[in-house]
Amino acid sequence: MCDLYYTPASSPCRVVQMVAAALKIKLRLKPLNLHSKEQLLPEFLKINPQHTVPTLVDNNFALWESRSICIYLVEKYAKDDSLYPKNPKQRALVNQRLYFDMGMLTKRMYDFFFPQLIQNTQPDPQKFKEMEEAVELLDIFLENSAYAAGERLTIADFALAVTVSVCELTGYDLNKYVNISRWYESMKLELPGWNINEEGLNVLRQYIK
Ligand code: GSH
Repeated sequence: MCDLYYTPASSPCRVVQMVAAALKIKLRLKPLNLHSKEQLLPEFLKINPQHTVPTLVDNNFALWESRSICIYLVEKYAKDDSLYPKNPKQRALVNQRLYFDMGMLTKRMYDFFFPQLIQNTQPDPQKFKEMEEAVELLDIFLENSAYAAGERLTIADFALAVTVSVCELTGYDLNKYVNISRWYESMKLELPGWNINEEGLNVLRQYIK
């Protein structure tokens, strides 16, 4: 069984938990309290010197970065390639969406919201504009496809839907994005383990209040 070092309020942790649920992989959950800086304890630094959650340990193999973990779980444990297609073009599109999620959408969303949540600063209009640009791009990506990377559910849908759920939680109005709204509503019903995401969002909600 794989160990997963995690914390419920962390969105990348929930993506991994949901992909594991979709693959029917049982994870031995190892909670880390980031507020008490448990991720900086020497035992954990030995496993992951970058001290981030999620961190997966499969026997003696340790891996972090949620999107890499999801790819690993599919490649090692899935009975088929549907969540991470082997076809080069389909896989390239999934990768593009995952990099977009990490490098642009999540980044810009956190750059906008986190200073407000953590330092109680006023919303920065420039950061808001940059986040909106990323959300608009996602809406364009979803214009002609049912899923985030084509016509089948892939790990890109898990990653992006969790990101969008955090956006929604912060009160950002997604209704004006027709394609995101259509896709996101269907993801809430279709994604295995969505309840895991909702439980984590409830924890996060307490920090936001
Ligand atoms: N890109 C990484 C992923 O997707 O796994 C982000 C990981 C990350 O920054 N996790 C945060 C964390 O572990 C929690 S959401 N923070 C503690 C630290 O960096 O010390």
